[in-house]
Amino acid sequence: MSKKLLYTLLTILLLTSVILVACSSSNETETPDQPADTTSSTTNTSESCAPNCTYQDLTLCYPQLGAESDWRTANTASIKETAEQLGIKQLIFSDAQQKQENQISAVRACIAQGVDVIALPPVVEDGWDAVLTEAKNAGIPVIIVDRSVSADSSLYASHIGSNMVLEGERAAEEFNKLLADGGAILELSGTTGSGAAVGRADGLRNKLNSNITILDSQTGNFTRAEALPVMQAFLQKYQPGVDFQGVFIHNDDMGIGAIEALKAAGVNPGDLVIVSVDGTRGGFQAMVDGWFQADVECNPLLGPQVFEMALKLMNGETIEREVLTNETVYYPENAAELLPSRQY
Ligand code: GZL
Repeated sequence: MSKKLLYTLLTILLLTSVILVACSSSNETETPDQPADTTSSTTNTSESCAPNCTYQDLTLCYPQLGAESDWRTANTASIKETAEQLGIKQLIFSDAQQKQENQISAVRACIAQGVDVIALPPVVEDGWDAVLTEAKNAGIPVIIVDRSVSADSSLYASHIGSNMVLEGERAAEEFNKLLADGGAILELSGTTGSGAAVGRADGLRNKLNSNITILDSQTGNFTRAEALPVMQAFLQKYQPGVDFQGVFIHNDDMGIGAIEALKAAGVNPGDLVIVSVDGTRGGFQAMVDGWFQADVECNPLLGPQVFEMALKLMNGETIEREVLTNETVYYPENAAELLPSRQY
């Protein structure tokens, strides 16, 4: 090979190397910027938006306990519809099928994802300390929604829901009126260990007149399907109208199951004093039909309050430690008139 050709080839090789080095150094420039931009945009978004965060900045975790009742269906709808209306960044929703271990797993997944707020509707009162501590240590505020927890209140930001003890006391006052001469009642209670069942049972016992006894109490787990056999078993043991004159039922779904059992046994539910809780369309229909003598309100439409509080938490605003819904008692006298306008 001539010297001239060798020099030409070496020159081309040298120029090519220089060009390649220049290109790679410009990519490296982009690369260092790349992580910095990504890191800053992800890391700083939640921190930088306070105290002016909007709903569009909010990622909220809602590990729903289940779909056991019309009340729960309405509660889920309220959360999802409100999230849609407000245009929040992301709603992470899950259904635990009434199993606490599923709810705890869902909360842990939300902690790992680094959500802004967790809104937890606890299936039962106990067993939350560990996962609430994990959320607190991760700097993620928790709002307890609907039922209460026994965990120390320092482990969560607030509770939004109903006064379940008052609901039970209101039911007792109905029995005191309708069984003024005394008698005996059965109790069909909600999920064992749930704040709703514990509170309603306590409230009933707080205010029931001493001339009214509670003959028996069994759980129907807040479902129509599980309440029916419980009522059937009661009817095997006790004679309606003789051994008991009334039934306190912790939610409308179980009340409808109990009515099915009574009618199948040839018992007219209207001959008994049946008081239920929730105030769903099914409960209103049962009052129209003459089966329920009163229905104590328990409002599931908590979506607006939950998201309003979540945004306040994102912006570091002061919030109330407990927000209880104002509720009433509904009666057959105006059930037909109100039924068409019921929202759940
Ligand atoms: C009460 C709620 C209860 C309802 C039931 O706030 O937790 O759970 O009364 C529902 O209908 O299943």
